[in-house]
Amino acid sequence: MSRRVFSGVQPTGTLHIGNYLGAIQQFTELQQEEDCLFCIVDLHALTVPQDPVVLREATLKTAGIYLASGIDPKKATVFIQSSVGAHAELAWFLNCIATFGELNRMTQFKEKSTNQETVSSALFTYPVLMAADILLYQTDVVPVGDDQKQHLELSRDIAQRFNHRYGETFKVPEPKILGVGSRIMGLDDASKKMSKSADTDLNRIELLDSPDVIRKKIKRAVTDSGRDVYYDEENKAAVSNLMTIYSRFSGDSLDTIQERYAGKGYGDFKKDLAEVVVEGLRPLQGRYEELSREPQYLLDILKEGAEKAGAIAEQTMKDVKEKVGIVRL
Ligand code: ATP
Ligand code: LTN
Repeated sequence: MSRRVFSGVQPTGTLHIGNYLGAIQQFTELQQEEDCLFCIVDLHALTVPQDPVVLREATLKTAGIYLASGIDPKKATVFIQSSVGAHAELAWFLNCIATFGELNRMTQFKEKSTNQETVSSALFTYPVLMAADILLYQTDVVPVGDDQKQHLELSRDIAQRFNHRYGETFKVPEPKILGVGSRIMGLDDASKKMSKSADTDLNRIELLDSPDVIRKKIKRAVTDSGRDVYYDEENKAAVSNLMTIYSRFSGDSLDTIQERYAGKGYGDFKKDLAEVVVEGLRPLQGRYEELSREPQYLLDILKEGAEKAGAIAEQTMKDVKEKVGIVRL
């Protein structure tokens, strides 16, 4: 029996190679064997202020990138979070289970709320909506980047607590976190993850960046002291990150890369890395271009996805309401 897989990506900014290597590439592998749902989590994006026009565009762009990356709507269900009302509805029930104390321990909330003038209450309860996304579909496996580990742990705790209080209702999901490349670091600062919300776009290579922009960004990427290309996360964090990117796009092992650049400097390595990334992204960019010529196709896929996901969600909501004591009319 195939397992149920669920994951989500926020439609904020353009996806970068960290999202691709940390998350989306796994999605395309998982869809071959498993029963997958891939979601564009627009309600999560709203936890910080968004321009409505930009949000709508970014939602469709993210869906386009999903498909261009090789997610096949015949194999996986692709949909927008807000198109299935049960996400927000279940989040309420789970907010009544999650505690203030455990949400207060979420490191991502601390990072995202520091130095902000105002912080929405939704940013605080964000992980509960994420738990709702996952639990709604009786998910077995959640493929995510390393930064989501703590949120996944919370989803499991919430599921177990609900089950304990009301009787078996939710499957307790397992995280699936990639080893190499599960955390791609910023090109401008290798001590922080590559991020859509970093201040400068020199931080990241976006999946739709042109070859010239990719070359420029890699040329300007920070390196470490010394001039040798070798893997040492502690003392050579920046170069190790670039080697990881090289390895993931080319399929070459870190050892092979190390041997290839022995005695050569950062310059040669970076030049080749740029070409590896340009070539690695070329098929995806070509498919994205094709998709943008038929916007209705994308909307049809998303509509169909919402119907499929909605049917599963409805079953869970029925059970949840019954268990907690909601009157059925
Ligand atoms: P932001 O940095 O603005 O919070 P994000 O880049 O983390 O956004 P999300 O939409 O929150 O983007 O993440 C989508 C998926 O990509 C998640 O599974 C996340 O773990 C993964 N991911 C995000 N950044 C990285 C990264 N630098 N390396 C590996 N995986 C990542
Ligand atoms: N919080 C995640 C995005 C996300 C997600 C999910 C991932 C929202 N709901 C459910 C997996 C499963 C993030 O910021 N990367």
